[in-house]
Amino acid sequence: MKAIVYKSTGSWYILKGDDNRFHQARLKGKFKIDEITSTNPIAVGDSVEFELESEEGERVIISDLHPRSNYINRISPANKRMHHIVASNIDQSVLVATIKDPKTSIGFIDRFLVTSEAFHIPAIVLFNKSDIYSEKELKIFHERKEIYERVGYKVLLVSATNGDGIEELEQTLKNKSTLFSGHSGVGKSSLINTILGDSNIRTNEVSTWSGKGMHTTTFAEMYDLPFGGSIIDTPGMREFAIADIERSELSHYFPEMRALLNECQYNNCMHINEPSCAVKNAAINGQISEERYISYCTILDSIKENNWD
Ligand SMILES: Nc1nc2c(ncn2[C@@H]2O[C@H](COP(=O)(O)OP(=O)(O)O)[C@@H](O)[C@H]2O)c(=O)[nH]1
Ligand SMILES: [Mg+2]
Ligand SMILES: [Zn+2]
Repeated sequence: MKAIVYKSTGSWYILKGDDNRFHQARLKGKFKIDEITSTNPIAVGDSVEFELESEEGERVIISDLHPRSNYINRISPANKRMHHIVASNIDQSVLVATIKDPKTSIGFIDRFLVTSEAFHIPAIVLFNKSDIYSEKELKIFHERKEIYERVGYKVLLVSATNGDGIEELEQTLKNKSTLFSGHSGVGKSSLINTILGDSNIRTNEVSTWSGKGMHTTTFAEMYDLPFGGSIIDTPGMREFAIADIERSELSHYFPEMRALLNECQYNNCMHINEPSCAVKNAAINGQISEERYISYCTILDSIKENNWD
């Protein structure tokens, strides 16, 4: 039978089967791992086949993995040469950011957007905690909104606390599988609670869940939405797999730069010191925002460092 992975701790999984029931699952002993650079063979969002292990059917064995339409990686905290698949089969990703308590930097937002572009996953920038923004912070929000909308990203302003903007967010999430990421403390779990309300369709209802007492927040987890679609909540992630991106391809993941690449004099232009560089000229004349160009330079530098060690 077919199922979707809703939660994974590395050794145990929670699946929702085509029978609409949740099952606690483990991997078949001889499960073939072909992604040897990944620390986890099965990730949240995966579509799998399973077999019953016990009569009641609550415990099952994952016997096969269906091909993924996409996935998001991060560098394994334990081993920098290995990757951890955060989630798969995603329609879009929402970066939950805040202007205050805590502050999300433009650099962090841009790294997230570059990663989403590299994985071909449409990205949305959401600012939460609007209820605590003063005039000053609202002004900063509008500046950011301008920067990202110009590039083509959707930008939302919401409050999990007072419900402002939640309706528009729900419209954006409807019937899609959405990855939520962002720093710890920005309100990912609060937003999900606000959206789920009393619908109570949580995966951790599985009674025999052996992960009780574990730090479940260190694992991604998927929730069904009452109006169709699903959300994947992720633990605070600092490191996306930027190191996987070649220096020469980085500008392809800035949509406003991508549009200008043919106009640079050199086709291997890095957009730093080269003569007749359309990207740098656009940054100078304001067509490309200064903040985005600085992020480009900063990320480019970090890739160089990664390749040296
Ligand atoms: N004022 C305000 N506080 C919020 C809002 N959303 C979340 N918080 C608070 O921010 C803290 C972190 O929220 P949490 O959902 O755990 O963040 P997560 O780490 O991203 O999942 C908690 O104390 C929440 O009550 C909001 O919209 N407004
Ligand atoms: Mg959380
Ligand atoms: Zn150039």
